[in-house]
Amino acid sequence: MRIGLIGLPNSGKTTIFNTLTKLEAPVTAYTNAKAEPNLAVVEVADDRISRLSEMYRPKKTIYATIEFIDFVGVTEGSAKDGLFSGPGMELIKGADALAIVVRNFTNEPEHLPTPIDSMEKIIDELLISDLIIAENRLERIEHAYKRGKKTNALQVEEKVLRRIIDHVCENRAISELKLDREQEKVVRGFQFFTKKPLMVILNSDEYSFGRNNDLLKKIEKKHRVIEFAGKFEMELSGLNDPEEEYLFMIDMGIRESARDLLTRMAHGLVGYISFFTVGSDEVRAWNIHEGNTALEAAGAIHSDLARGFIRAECFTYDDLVAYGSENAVREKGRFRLEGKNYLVRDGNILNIRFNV
Ligand SMILES: Nc1nc2c(ncn2[C@@H]2O[C@H](COP(=O)(O)OP(=O)(O)OP(=O)(O)O)[C@@H](O)[C@H]2O)c(=O)[nH]1
Ligand SMILES: [Mg+2]
Repeated sequence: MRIGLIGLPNSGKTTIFNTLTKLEAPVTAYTNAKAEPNLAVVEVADDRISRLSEMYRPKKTIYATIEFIDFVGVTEGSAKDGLFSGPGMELIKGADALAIVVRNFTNEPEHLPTPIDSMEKIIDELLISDLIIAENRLERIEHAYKRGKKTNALQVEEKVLRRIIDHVCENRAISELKLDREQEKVVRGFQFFTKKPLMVILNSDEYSFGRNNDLLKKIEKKHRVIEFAGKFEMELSGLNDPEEEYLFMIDMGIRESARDLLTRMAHGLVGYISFFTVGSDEVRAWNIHEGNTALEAAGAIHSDLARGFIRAECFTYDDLVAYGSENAVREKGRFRLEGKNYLVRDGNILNIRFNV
């Protein structure tokens, strides 16, 4: 899973990126459009994997991962100016979800933060960028028609693009549009920004952190939101002493690390669930989409497993913990064999039987 951080210049994107990844990307007061994007892959903290690892004592323990991208700030006019088409933005376009970083701190008293306004500015830019993409494509389709290429596929595309354009012109995200399967397929290729699940990170200073309930409620009416004390949490994650970090967190009223909180929210938002594979060689977490079948889960591990799929042996993490061992799970009749259409649930432990 990949999450793109996006926000106005100096909203604290890189600060948040550093907090999430424990890296030390330079935090700057200037935006440079030629800058390289910051990219990092981090492990998803999952207590269940730690527990499974204690039980199976495998040679390798592999957590699911999540990738974060941090790029330059977006401002009013960025979409029109073509800032949305560089290689850094391409990475963000390929993200599974977007996190809009909104400044709720000030380093100069005369520049009070305007979080709602900033958030709306960013969303407007995303809408404009999508609109430009849709209009450009529509123009090309019309050219093709003129050259006598009025294929069925193009007509399907034209229809959906017109709907998208009308919808976006009403300031509404493409994700709100109800599309059928064929249209979904057409739309997926464009990687529209407002088609992606979106969450808001309110980046508050340490003085107001925890006391922004009214503001959070306002944002929550439209978007999923979490509050971080970006700079404070970045400094904490730089301590490299989990115990000290924990004490500071408690002191500040932070109940969960920024990374855990964001990961959990992103999983929910994107509709990801985790299943596990266990054994003496490896204990591992895998991410798939909610509603994926056993066959798709097999394919997530390796295409051979999907190709030669026979059955999935399946039990749950909760049963394993409740009964204490795989054998006990069997004795209780909670060990199942499932076919390829079985809908995998979060916390399933699977062993795919296959034959190629
Ligand atoms: N007081 C305070 N300052 C912060 C916070 N987060 C970031 N800053 C400061 O704001 C400035 C910009 O932070 P960055 O993280 O570089 O912001 P950015 O959004 O990545 O900026 P660009 O990449 O230039 O668009 C730096 O001086 C940070 O120290 C915060 O939570 N509180
Ligand atoms: Mg930055």
